[in-house]
Amino acid sequence: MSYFPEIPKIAYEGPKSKNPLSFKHYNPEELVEGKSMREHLRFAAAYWHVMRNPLADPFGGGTALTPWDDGSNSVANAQKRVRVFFEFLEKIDIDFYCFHDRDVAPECDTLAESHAALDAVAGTLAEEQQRTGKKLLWGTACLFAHPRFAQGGATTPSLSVFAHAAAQVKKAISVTKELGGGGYVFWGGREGYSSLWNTDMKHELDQLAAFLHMAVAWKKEIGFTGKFWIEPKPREPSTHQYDSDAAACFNFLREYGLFDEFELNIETNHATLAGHTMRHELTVAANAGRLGSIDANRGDELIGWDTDQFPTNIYLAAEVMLVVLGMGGFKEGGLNFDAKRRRESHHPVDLFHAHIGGMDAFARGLKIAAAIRADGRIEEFVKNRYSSWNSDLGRKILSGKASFAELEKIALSQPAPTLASGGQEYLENILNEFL
Ligand code: XUL
Ligand code: CO
Repeated sequence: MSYFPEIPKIAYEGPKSKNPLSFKHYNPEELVEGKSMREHLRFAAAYWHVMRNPLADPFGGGTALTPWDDGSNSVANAQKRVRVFFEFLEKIDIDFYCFHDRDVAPECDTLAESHAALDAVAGTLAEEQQRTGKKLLWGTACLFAHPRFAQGGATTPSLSVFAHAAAQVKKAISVTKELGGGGYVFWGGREGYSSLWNTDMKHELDQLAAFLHMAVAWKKEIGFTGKFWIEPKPREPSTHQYDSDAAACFNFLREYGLFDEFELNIETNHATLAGHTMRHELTVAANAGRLGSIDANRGDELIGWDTDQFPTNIYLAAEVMLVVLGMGGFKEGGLNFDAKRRRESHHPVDLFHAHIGGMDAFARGLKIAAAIRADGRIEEFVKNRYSSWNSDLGRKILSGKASFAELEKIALSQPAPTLASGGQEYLENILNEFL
């Protein structure tokens, strides 16, 4: 039984191909810097967008055609979707996937029934992983869709909602472990507030920290060896989200003694909503040795919300891959397409066009980043820019052994300083040589 009977397995045909159902640049076994593209990029598909996004917007209902779905909330329907999804993964040649508990399995009347439904669907996920060799990149719990979470999950004022959230996360971590997930993501969709008139911010942050400490304890208790990743986002759905950007996350983690237990999952459209570039957020995370994984998508310059578009911008993909190569590649993480088709692209074939575009863009980004590194001019320029620090005085300052008084003596005795050019345009021109 095939759910995408008209779609062949997508294969690499090279840049001259006019076949829309082929890769023009993603050639999985091609070596870049001595490693295959497949190993570098570690693509993942997002279950919630591929299988569960009806393509609705605030002005109209869903348009997505899902002929395999009977529209029911049954476990059988959820298990059928899993089979459809794995056929999709096989045909698109994506090795990993990510899910929320409530996208793969139905939310039932009681928590106990929801747990049982998740176990039943996890069984089908395990079977399909076994059959296809596909792997779980990360799992997570949905603490934002159900009305009980309207005022937060870990940061809710209600202790009983907090307990429910804890139970849900406990279960989702266990299922992620059973399915061999590389990581577990905490995205705080409603961990924030809309007004300080009704919010005790300090209390909510204390709650969040207590919640995450218990998650760490559970991880250790069950021996889950994957990573914990926090996914920063400044707003939407909350007006102010606590995990607003990479720096805010690190500050919180350090303040509450959680820094060693968490890395970050950085998402492009969240970075831009925070008023940063993706490269900024990736660099902050990588500098802390804590860039775990990436949610690859993009926003729209004309729209101020999280449009979650497929990443087709080659310039951006090259910047992302420069950071990834610079940190020595992904370990447990990868590039998860947390991206949805436009509402107008409602046919199943559009799922393939969308992922092919993202994969080809990142294949080019990878090759461009590798070429820039091999060329070395940009790196050399930046290194030279700081060369005055390669001196006894520079080393003394950076090791904390210099004083203002000493520097004042030097500044008074030396001629007026001169500066070399920052060379931004020169460097941008070099980048364009490789695009
Ligand atoms: C929402 C978002 C989530 C997380 C997982 O903006 O990115 O889908 O990736 O909860
Ligand atoms: Co995301």
